[in-house]
Amino acid sequence: MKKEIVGMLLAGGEGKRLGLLTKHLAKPAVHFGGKYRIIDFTLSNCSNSKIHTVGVLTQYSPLELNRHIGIGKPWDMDRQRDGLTTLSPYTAQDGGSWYKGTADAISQNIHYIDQYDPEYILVISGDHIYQMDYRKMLEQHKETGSEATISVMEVPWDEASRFGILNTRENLEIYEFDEKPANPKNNLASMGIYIFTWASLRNYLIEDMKKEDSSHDFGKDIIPAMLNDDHRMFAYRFDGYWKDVGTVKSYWEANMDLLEEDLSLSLNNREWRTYSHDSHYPPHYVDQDGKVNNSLVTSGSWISGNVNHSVLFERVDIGKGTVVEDSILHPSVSVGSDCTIKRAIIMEETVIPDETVINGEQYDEPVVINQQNIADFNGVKGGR
Ligand code: ADQ
Ligand code: ADP
Repeated sequence: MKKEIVGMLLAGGEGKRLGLLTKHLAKPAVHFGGKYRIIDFTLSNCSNSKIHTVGVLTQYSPLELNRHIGIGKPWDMDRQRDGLTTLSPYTAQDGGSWYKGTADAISQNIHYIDQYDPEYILVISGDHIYQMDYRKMLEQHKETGSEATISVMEVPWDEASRFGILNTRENLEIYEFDEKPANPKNNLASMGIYIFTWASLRNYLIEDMKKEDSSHDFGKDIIPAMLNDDHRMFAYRFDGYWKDVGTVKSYWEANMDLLEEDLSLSLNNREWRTYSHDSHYPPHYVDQDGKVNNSLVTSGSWISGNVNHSVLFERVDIGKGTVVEDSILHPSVSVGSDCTIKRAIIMEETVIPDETVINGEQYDEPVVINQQNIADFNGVKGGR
């Protein structure tokens, strides 16, 4: 069944820097934006770009991630043979093994891709928040006759060393690429979104598999090898909202960004909807004592306190006299009365006792709270 393009979504990274948030959960499955998981943004981009043949490469803690993506129904990918396929290590034809790196994850699934005999392959990540039409990138890829197109944007200079940094000629042809340079020469960053001409990438993957000194990674090995061989590679400039939510701080910021009315990424965009599972909880309720400002509040929630500039997921209860500010409350969090919660991320099903004070403003990063560590952060009773 021939397809022009197949999507390969990398969803297997460990996400160590997200700490508690990814202790038992793959990063793409982390709750985001009131009713989504991080991966919903990328899957929705595929669906909206009419790319319905997508392989999702999973590895670390995939249980909840698998449950969430299922057969891809919310993203219109629940098709018999050419829809969403979860590709975990050891499902490859020859038995396979643990994915050694991002390129190895694709190499081990060459057989999956070959079934569709595609011209192109789109490689994307499950841990970015953005809305992007991959069809426009594909158009540029075809027009330039490129073998690889890398989506890029300028990032703040002080963050440049956590990205692949590149240099292009005026026509956007790439002549230099440094994966996470200690001293970046530029702030034009790879977004980790690639379109490859499959025949060309396929050869590189096969060569790369044979190399013992390779880390089998796109940024570290494949892209530099292609550049080295003087292949035509172009940058595709993206000017919308894009955020790599790899750290607690960037995760918190990206959630807070959703509260900005003039953000270029909009959950209300009818032409570019963000799909996820829908639940059947009742409408959220704000009682006579409750007050909500500049916040996202989701079904099944009950607000008796004061919620300001925060993101509340499903079934969150906020008690009377409680103030919640600059915070993210995951599903089924219950906050007692007369509490103060500031700049905190409260994990699923945490029950916070009355009169608890959690003030994340005292720390460098927003604090991540679960049932086990509340006492460590409580500023009034039993705390430090
Ligand atoms: P990183 O995001 O640091 O840099 P990496 O850790 O390789 O790159 O992860 C890329 C994606 O692949 C993530 O979504 C991760 O979860 C997933 N992943 C990692 N290892 C995997 C494996 N073995 N199997 C399946 N999935 C895996 C990359 C590029 C940079 C670029 C940034 C942009 O290398 O050049 O600037 O993305 O965020
Ligand atoms: P973080 O950078 O926060 O650790 P990412 O999800 O961005 O999280 O990246 C996952 C990390 O796990 C990367 O550093 C990658 O090198 C590492 N990794 C990916 N696959 C494997 C593997 N098979 N074995 C060991 N480490 C891996």
